[in-house]
Amino acid sequence: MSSAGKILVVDDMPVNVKILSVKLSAEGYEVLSAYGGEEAVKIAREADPDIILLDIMMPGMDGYEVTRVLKNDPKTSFIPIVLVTALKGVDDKVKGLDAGADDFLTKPPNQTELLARVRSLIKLKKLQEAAANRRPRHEADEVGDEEEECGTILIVDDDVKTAGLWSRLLSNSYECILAKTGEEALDFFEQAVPDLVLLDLLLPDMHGLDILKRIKKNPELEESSVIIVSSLSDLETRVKGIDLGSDDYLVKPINALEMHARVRAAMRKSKARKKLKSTLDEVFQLSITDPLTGLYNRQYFNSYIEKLMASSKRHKRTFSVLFVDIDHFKAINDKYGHLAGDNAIKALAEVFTENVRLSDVTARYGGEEFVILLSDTDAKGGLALAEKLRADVESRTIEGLGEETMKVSIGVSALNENDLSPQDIIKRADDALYKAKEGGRNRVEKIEYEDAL
Ligand code: GH3
Ligand code: MG
Ligand code: MG
Repeated sequence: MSSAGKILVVDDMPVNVKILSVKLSAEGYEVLSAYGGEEAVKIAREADPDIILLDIMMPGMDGYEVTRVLKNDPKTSFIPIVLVTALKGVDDKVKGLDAGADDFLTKPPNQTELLARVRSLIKLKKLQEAAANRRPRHEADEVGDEEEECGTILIVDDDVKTAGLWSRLLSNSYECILAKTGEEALDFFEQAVPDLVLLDLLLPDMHGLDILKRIKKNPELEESSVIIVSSLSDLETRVKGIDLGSDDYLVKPINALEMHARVRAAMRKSKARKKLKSTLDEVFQLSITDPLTGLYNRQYFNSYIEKLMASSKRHKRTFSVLFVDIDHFKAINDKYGHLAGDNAIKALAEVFTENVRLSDVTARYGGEEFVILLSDTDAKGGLALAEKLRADVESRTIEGLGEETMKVSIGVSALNENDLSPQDIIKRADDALYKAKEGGRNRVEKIEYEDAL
């Protein structure tokens, strides 16, 4: 059975645990419980919950201590911690957030708001895990070394006095920029990406929630943290804000110390998300690249040619395909060794990179076989480039091959309006390559649609 997520509820009062458990189970969550700090740490390590709802005041190890221990352990540092407590003092909140807690709710938590925060934090945790699992292993996992006390904050508030106050408060550690209207905020986003946005909701020209939506829909901005700072305190707006992706929701007036702590916590989140994104970008890049040459791999070629064919047909344009295969490469390997062979393959990739437009796609199709997709290029243009490549390869001295030069055969074809799938055009290029090999190698051949019939 799959659940919406696994939640660990920690409180020294069994009745409190019970109340939360019942509510959360009803929403489809799997609920684990602990009645003290030590037990909480033990279960967190063993069961890897998706989120922990943690009481602060407990005999023995208290909630702050639990937070510190779990956040400093790389195995548990991803687990979001929400402190749920009767303590209302600002100092308590500051202490909790500084220990590394991700969020703070006062007892008894309102159910709708609790669920909204749980949803948003579980989402972040799952993303972080996915990235960590796929991260290339060359990089040690650094935990907790992010600098929280730096970054850019955009303060969006039409009340100049409030905005100025926050700016003065925060500008010791952060670069603060002010926007008095929604329009000014959007203008700022055109030019820069802030780490954090402090967002007022009632603005003269637009609603803050609309700005929030635009931030979260914009791939450039979506990792930025947002703290809504509003005088609107109704539950519906609060839940909507959290569900739309704001990291926090503060109701004015706000104590300066608390603001500092909330800002630090939000900065942590935006930095975690940015790191995650660059990891995912890296993982994606690796998944489409051939490691030896740095060219695209065959999978990428296959998906790219589908798209190129569809868009070329739609816009009544053409493209051509070059299949390149090294001549007698087995003999080169046998004579000079596999390393020299690898070196020759890399040299060939360089020839491609130097001669092929950036907008075109070159991929390693198999061992010593390459394919090049030339957009907006007909068979004649493809043939001309193929001949240039062939001559360039032949003219180069390659380390490890002594006096001998490498040679390639190339087959060319171009899109015809009657082609139904990429396979049709690939097949002609492949047949043309075969023809070039048959014709004596170190040559270029093309097969047009009509010739293939
Ligand atoms: P032809 O002119 O007909 O293409 O002959 P060929 O010897 O190039 O073709 P064949 O397909 O018989 O052999 C290809 C050789 O390429 C065999 C394989 O060992 C070598 N090869 C494939 N991938 C690599 C690689 O990554 N590195 C090295 N060094 N050799 C490779
Ligand atoms: Mg070959
Ligand atoms: Mg071959």
